[in-house]
Amino acid sequence: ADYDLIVRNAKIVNDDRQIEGDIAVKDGVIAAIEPGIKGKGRREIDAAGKFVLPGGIDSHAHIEQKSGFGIMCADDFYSGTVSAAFGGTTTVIPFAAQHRGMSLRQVVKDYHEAATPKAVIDYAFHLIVTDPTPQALGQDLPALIRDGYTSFKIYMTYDAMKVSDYQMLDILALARKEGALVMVHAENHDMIQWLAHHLIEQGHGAPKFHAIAHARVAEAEATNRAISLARLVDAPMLIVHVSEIEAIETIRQAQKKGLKIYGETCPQYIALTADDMDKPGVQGAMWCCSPPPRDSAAQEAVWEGLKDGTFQTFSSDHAPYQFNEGGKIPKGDKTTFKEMANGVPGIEIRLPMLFSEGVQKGRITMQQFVALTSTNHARLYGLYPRKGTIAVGSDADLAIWDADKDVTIRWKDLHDNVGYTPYEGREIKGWPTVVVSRGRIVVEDGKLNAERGSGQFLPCASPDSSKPLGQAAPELQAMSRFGAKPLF
Ligand code: DUC
Ligand code: ZN
Ligand code: ZN
Ligand code: ZN
Repeated sequence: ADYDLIVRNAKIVNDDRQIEGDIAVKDGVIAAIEPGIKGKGRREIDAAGKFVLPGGIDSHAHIEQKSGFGIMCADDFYSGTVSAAFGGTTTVIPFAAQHRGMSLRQVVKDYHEAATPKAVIDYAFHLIVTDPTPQALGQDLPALIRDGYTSFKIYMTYDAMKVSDYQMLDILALARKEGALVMVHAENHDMIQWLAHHLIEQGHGAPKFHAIAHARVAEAEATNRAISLARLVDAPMLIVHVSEIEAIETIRQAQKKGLKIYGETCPQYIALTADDMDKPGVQGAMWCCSPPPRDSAAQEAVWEGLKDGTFQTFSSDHAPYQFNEGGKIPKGDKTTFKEMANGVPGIEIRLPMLFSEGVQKGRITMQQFVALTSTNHARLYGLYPRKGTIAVGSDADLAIWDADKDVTIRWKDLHDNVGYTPYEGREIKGWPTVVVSRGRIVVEDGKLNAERGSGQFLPCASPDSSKPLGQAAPELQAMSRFGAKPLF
């Protein structure tokens, strides 16, 4: 055969256009794209009537990670990546999470040891930085950035994770200098703590109070503060899991000023509301994540942000916990909202949910869908053009998409290890039928065909998204005028 694989008669969708033709694959890479490719493939697939998309890239997922409270995720690198693949995702960027006192070098080593034997699709890592010691800032982070870990997440809340504004400036200045993109969990810690304290004191520990404690203004304030910190030192920044109206507007205004501020949102903010947590006993914990889902007005604002480009990425924020003691509800029935594990699963439904609610309902175009689920992730995190596009020379990562397939979401049909889905019973339209990772058919007709450990680690380049504008706050620019040594 001339090629390993040929996908024929495809409606090939990239973030900028759609064309018809065949895709030929050799040695894991796309070798040709044209109508009626002459040669023969060892395997041929007729994609007539289907879309062929770049495989999804999920740049926000928690896999085999311990939460701030020490609760282990339900998915390891096998179940997590298998579940991703069944939903059309061929690259994940989970977190290598530092807990305080740990060396970042050791953290990265540990996550590689976990992922290498298990992942079935390709992966990179973001770092979670909770302990920006002189060793971390001076040695470990610069070296890790050069080794391909070019993005890190920091938290403005959670006692065990949060960094101070001062530490954020240290991290932002370092990222600016070394070429990494900083991702921020933006919620005002003290507002949440204060509200939670008073709610718990009154005996209101039920899950629905989680959405009260995590008030909208806590997200709005922290988003504005994070962007202000980024402005001071002229460092780009991405705000993750954005849920509410004012934060979206703040990000939009920053972008209008020409600042390199990026935004991410997730399935839970288009498909859930705070009312989902209003269930008897602790049942509502199944829908608990941070920031919490809000209301239908916030959902509309999230759609506006997806439509007008305020959001670059639509990620799952897959944070899988089983609904049992030691998992989602550490103390069983007695668990208060403060103790529940934070996060919902969504790695498998991410593309289908956005396709069904977005493309099928005319809210976003096919091109926007591809940008939001794949291309922009590759660009933002230094994986483009190897990933995120169907182009000659790119990895053959493809999702063959049946737009007419009716699916009722049932946890028993998903492939994660969580035991429930917050979207049980939802009817959606569109699902991938064949998923290809570096030319290997990893999913076909509901069956997995991938070896444990066949996914590869992807070192990320220092992305353009992380390059500073070259205009720090005027006071920093003026320092040298007064004889002070410039900070950068
Ligand atoms: N932040 C996340 O990114 N995921 C789950 C919970 C959280 O606070
Ligand atoms: Zn977060
Ligand atoms: Zn009190
Ligand atoms: Zn997350």
